[in-house]
Amino acid sequence: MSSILFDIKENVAIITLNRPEKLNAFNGEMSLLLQEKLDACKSDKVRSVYITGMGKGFSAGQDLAEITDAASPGFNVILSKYYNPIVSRIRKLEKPIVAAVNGVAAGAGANIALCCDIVVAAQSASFIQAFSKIGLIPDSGGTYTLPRLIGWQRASALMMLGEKVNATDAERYGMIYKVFSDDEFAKESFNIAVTLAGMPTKALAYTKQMLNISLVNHFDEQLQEENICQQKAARTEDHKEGVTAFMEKRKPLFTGK
Ligand code: T3D
Repeated sequence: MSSILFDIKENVAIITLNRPEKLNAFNGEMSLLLQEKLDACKSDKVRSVYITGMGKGFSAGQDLAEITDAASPGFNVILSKYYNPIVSRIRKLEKPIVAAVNGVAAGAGANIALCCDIVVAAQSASFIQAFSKIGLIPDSGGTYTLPRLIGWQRASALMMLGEKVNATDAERYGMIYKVFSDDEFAKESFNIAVTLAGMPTKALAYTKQMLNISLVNHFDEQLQEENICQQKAARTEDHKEGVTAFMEKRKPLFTGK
């Protein structure tokens, strides 16, 4: 059985981390496969992406057995060839990505989830910056993403103490968008991905691009970028359809073009 499952339903690419006996901890093969599947999401058939975990966890981060193995490729390779290309692909993919955190998300598993566009969690899920417990620093973009999501002080405390944050607190901190009851989680989280897949895909891609650059731009630069990007959005078929449907008092039918 592959460590990453991939399927497309209702224009949603469903990516399932699939090493449940290891809480979906990442080994090298799984990291490369995830990159491959994120690349497959560039297809026009895909208009949103849904990432979740098989079994009781989302992902426990790096497979610790792999780094203690004599054949381990070493930290430089693990970051530059495995994790950094994953989070970079997530941020650059011109489609919205939902992380549906079904259970514990630790270490790189947490930070991969947190860099997705919309992060939702089951009530029983939790988030742990587990790195300090094993003498490492938060990676996979965590030192960039987490303080921007929840503020410097909380990020600093969570990264240093390595404490577990339950889903309710994660929502309260602004780390994630929403928590669903365990019973409703699969249906409600997938509904978000289906909703996104029916929306104006290009406008969502431009929105994502604007959010990415807002993290480094000054206000005036951002206003200029919005101007340029809005002109691109205004040339899409979905923009015309949205306005026409509004005027005709009907539901718009967006095609992603
Ligand atoms: O080069 C580099 O490596 C740098 C990159 C680093 C990226 C990172 O992600 S570093 C952080 C690595 N992750 C961790 O340190 C987390 C380790 N895991 C845990 O602390 C706990 O498992 C959890 C808090 C996540 C969950 O606890 P719990 O009690 O719900 O489950 P468990 O019993 O600990 O784990 C269940 C099984 O999964 C267990 O296997 P067993 O005993 O039933 O055969 C456990 O060994 C396995 N497992 C959990 N996490 C990992 C793992 N196996 C390998 N690697 C793991 N990370």
